[in-house]
Amino acid sequence: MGKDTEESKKKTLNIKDATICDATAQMLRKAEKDGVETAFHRAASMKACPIGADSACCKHCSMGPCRLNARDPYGKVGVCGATIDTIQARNFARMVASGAAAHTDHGMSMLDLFREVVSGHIKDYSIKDPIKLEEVAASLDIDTEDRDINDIAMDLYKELERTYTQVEGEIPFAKRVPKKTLETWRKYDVVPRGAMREIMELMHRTHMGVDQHYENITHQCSRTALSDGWGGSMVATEISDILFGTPKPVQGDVNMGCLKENEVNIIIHGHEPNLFESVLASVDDPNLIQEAKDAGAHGLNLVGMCCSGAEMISRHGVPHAGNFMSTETILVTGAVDAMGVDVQCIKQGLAQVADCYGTKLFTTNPRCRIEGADHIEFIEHKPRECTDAIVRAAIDRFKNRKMPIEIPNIKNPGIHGFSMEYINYMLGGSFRSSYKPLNENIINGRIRGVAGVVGCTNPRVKQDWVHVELVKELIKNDVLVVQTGCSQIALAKAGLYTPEAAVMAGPGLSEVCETVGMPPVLGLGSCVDNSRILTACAEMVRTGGLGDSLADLPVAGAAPEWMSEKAISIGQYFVASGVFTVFGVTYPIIEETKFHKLLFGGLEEMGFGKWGFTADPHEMAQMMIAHIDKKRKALGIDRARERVLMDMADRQKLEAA
Ligand code: SF4
Ligand code: MSK
Repeated sequence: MGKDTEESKKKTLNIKDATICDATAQMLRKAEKDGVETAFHRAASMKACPIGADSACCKHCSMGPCRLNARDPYGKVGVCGATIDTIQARNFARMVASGAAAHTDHGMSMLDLFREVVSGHIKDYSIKDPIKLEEVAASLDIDTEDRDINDIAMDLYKELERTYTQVEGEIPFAKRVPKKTLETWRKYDVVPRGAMREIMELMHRTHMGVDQHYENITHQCSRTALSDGWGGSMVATEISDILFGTPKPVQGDVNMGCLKENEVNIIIHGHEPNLFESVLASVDDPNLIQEAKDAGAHGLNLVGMCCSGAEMISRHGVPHAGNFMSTETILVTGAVDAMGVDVQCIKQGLAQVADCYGTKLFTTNPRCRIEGADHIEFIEHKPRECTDAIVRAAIDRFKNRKMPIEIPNIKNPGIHGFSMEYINYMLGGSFRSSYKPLNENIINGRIRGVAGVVGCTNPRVKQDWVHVELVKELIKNDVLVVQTGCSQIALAKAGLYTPEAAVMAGPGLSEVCETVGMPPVLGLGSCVDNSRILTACAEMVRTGGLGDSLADLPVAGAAPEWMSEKAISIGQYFVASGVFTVFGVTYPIIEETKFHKLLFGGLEEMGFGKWGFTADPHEMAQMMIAHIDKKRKALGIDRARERVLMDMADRQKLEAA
């Protein structure tokens, strides 16, 4: 087939249907003018494989690959005899294993760094939050009374190392799990031992000819995913807080307007905060600032993207330029002088777009190299060697800018940085810092429930639209929304991160927001920081009045535009923890199969949570609200809410009179 014919078969991208992010749309139009291709264009011209989307194929051995029929899933089996349920469960399990491996490897890197800091081998970082260190240590029954901070830190390191390496027993943070939830886990033998062991066993079990019962595979999926949520991810969050500071509300700008034409623009994109923290030190270095000025720039402008960006805006208010689907399009501005990346969600396509606009793209982590990108290894014992080099390369590119620059003039201010600790303080006040006010507001019905809306953006759906519609619908119905990752950035771009956005919430939630001065949507950080949601849920149970297990809480979760295997691991650890979790875009399992029934209902009957799916944000909101109401009813607090709403309506009537 001639090239022309192939080209003509490509579907063109309809930018209006691709995104609600005006800055991204503007850059997509420019990219097309410049003849540059992005993931949006590739998604438009390449349909997703329907067999893979249904998870109806297996390539676990060379007797296959075997392809079953999604329309008649029990009509045939693989060459080895594997049924559709085995094939789907194994495919799903490998997504969980990969996602959990990503988070736990990230967490382990943070723990390695912590050990080297505590033992004095690394001097560029230090313990920034000793109070959090003591709190985490105490939560694991480590003695903190009258002890040297370094001794506590070393004991904490040794304890947390078990999260990864332990071969028998329960992971350390199992101590944070409410008793009744832990009993369910023990009953089904899904309490994680160490993450390495769980991931290894899951990979073994999904090898050809090993575990061929979808229920048994699902148990190991849960155990592995829990070793991520209550293990690797939780360690990543807690250690990052100890080393870099626990987030407190901070003002931060989001969107491409954070780039500055007259400054050297440096973007850091990825997931591990240590790289970003060191670049932050580099851009504050007076010598490097002078070098930038000598090159004709007004200064150095550091901007984040994706999850490490979400973590940095939450911790330091560093501006954030956009989420996952905007990482290529931002290069189209021509204004990015250097982009440094570490791990996860780094599109290979960045290399080509960077090349088109003369942006210097650097990989920094030995786990992630990209053909066409320069590699400067980030070594924690001498981090500035890498980050200063990135800054200098950016200055050099600034001096030699050849491209016309076009920066979308859009910037959305907001408040970020709501850690579990700060929510405690914010609602309880400094003298009675506790979750009691939150629980009371849920019990009296001002807050109907809490929803975690998290996860990626995906070019198979209109960027940000599903996130924004879903969250608006939830807050309108008095559901408090907590967020992480790319979803947090989507809502910040939509203007929901200001206290003024409380007017978009229902009467009960807006009353709480106005009293406390908080936005109706709270950003908690990056994808590993979903562990903050688990900790907050455990605290709600511990505080009392909302049941004995996580499954009793009027809470729900969603990843409306998910794309990564990490999202599947996150979904599975929320479900295994007892939370109803709804995914959008697509779900990689054929409906009405036994495996599907187990994930979407059977697990709940056993005391866990369950999965849900719909691509429609309004339906998703209704599913989550219905679940929250079901839990309220079971707790006997549904009547309180009716009264509160009546009171509010009455008051409004009085005010109008
Ligand atoms: Fe086919 Fe079974 Fe091999 Fe999978 S493991 S490819 S179903 S023969
Ligand atoms: S970066 S995993 S696209 S949230 Fe964590 Fe965003 Fe999803 Fe990557």
